[in-house]
Amino acid sequence: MVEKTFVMIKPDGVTRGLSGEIIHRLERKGLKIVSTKMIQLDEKLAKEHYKEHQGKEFFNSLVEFITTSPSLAMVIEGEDAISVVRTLVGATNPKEAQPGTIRGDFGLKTQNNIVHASDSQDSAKREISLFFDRSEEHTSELQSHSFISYAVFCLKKKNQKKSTQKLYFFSIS
Ligand code: FUP
Repeated sequence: MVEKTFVMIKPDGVTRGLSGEIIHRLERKGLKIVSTKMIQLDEKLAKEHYKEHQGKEFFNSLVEFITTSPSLAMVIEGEDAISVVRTLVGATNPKEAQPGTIRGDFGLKTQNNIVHASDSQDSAKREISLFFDRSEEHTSELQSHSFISYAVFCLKKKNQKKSTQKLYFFSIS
């Protein structure tokens, strides 16, 4: 089933310059970014986002950490996106995360575990609506349609060289 999930590259991932690497991994898997923005969480949003952890001993330092500098928030869409992204991200504690996962390859500390990903359909829905307005939500279907429309438009252009036509056909496949 095609799902949307909320993914956020946390302040440590952004400041360490890992955003491109993480996006590359998600896209290479076949998932699509359908919304994205750089956002520095304020205390209110951080507390709301992590409200299931309110009262735990790490809650205050987690809120402090997540609000220190901007994060990169995204909505990711694809087949079983919620569980697929969780697998790519790896275990909460990066020391225990499998090599090949984002946390397994790039992290050492639980609090600074680089990336957040929704763990269920309910949390994906809640988190997406917390960070994005309806007007900021897109769908990957539109992305491929517009790409194909653009390619068809290019093919129809008059006086097009044969070599260029070949290139566009290659891009579509
Ligand atoms: P995850 O779903 O893997 O992001 O993990 P959790 O929802 O259990 O935890 C949310 C965040 O709280 C983690 F990303 C890091 C932080 N955390 C701690 O700092 N200490 C802990 O013992 C557990 C979680």
